[in-house]
Amino acid sequence: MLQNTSCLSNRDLLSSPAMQASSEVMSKPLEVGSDQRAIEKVEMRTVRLPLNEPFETSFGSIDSRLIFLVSVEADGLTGWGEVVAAEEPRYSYETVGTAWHVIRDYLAPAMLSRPVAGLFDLSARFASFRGHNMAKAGLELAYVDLLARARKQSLSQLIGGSRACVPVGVSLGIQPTLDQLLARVDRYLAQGYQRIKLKIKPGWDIDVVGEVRRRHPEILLSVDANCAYTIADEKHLRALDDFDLLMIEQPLDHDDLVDHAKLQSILTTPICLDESITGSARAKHAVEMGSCQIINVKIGRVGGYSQALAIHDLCYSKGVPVWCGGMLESGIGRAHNIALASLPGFSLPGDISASSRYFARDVIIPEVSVAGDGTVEVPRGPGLGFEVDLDYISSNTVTIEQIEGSKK
Ligand code: OSB
Ligand code: MG
Repeated sequence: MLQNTSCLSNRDLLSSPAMQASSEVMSKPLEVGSDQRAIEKVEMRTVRLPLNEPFETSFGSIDSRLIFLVSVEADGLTGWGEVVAAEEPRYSYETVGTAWHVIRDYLAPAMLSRPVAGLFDLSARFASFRGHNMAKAGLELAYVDLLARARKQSLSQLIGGSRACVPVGVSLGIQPTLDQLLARVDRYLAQGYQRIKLKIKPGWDIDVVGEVRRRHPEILLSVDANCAYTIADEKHLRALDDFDLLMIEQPLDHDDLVDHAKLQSILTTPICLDESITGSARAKHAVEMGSCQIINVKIGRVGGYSQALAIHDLCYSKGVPVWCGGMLESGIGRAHNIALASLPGFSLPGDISASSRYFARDVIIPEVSVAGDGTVEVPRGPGLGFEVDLDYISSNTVTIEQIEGSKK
């Protein structure tokens, strides 16, 4: 399965000196000036994609996704990224609307102001604006795709990926009935998914998880509470220790590392943090404080490749398992997730499901498919490794805006 573990030569362009110093997986000195690329245009658009079935979490239910795509152009090439923000500020404070504003008025102008000398140059410019990680990530993704295409490399190759295929799981929303949940568990296991994750909330937790575990004693099973509990629920949550879960994801508040550390000291089940990990500094604090034993890395939530790679390197050096989370992305965001998950530290199955698990039709050709052994192949073609279906994107576009650099 290992493709090429020494394929690290491009990490110099993608990393900061600080990340290199703390990393076992990078070896080349930083050469920020080696790739000067003048970005000519940034395009933002939203595309409405209906979901095959509603997706319900502890913070609400949605039945379609307003996908936010960004593309950047330079030297006749186009790079594609996705802003994973939702329409409402529930999973995080960002929304499609805030990200649109921040990219149009701050990030795109910073990117267009002078040639970009590498990912570190770009992320350093963005760092002068506080927060808005998903907006920043959208542009970083598009830039990294552009860089990969210019070098005729796949995203995975460019960032130093080592896997030819990645193990994947499926995240199952809260269902109207237990029977409907059990039917979905059976369906996705039959398709080969290597891990089942159940969304939980108070009133849809111990009994439901217990029943799934009773029927499937051997599977990799995890739960995700999306912040639905408090430390006062400690005894209640301890009941989950009976089910041999791979992890419990984000049981407590999004910005509370202290109570997560308390809870982790009480539970035998590993805690995995999602919402709490907003960048590499938070990841370091969480690991040092014992707030979690596993980290879910989402490129959008942490602010792009620069931070995602730093978290990967940190956790890899400390032996903390990471896995790639999902945000019900279109194929464009999903292609980036597949590349990220090909890094050596991504040892647990990701929330990277087949396109057909979410949408009747995806925005890339071919769609993402999951093999019978529960893996997704890492594409080897340049950039995303998928064709962007511009016709389908155009026919579903809701809003579009282009920002051009001032030609000097
Ligand atoms: O908490 O991991 C989460 C989807 C939207 C927002 C947050 C989360 C999720 C998922 C779905 O769990 C993951 C996926 O399949 O994309
Ligand atoms: Mg989660």
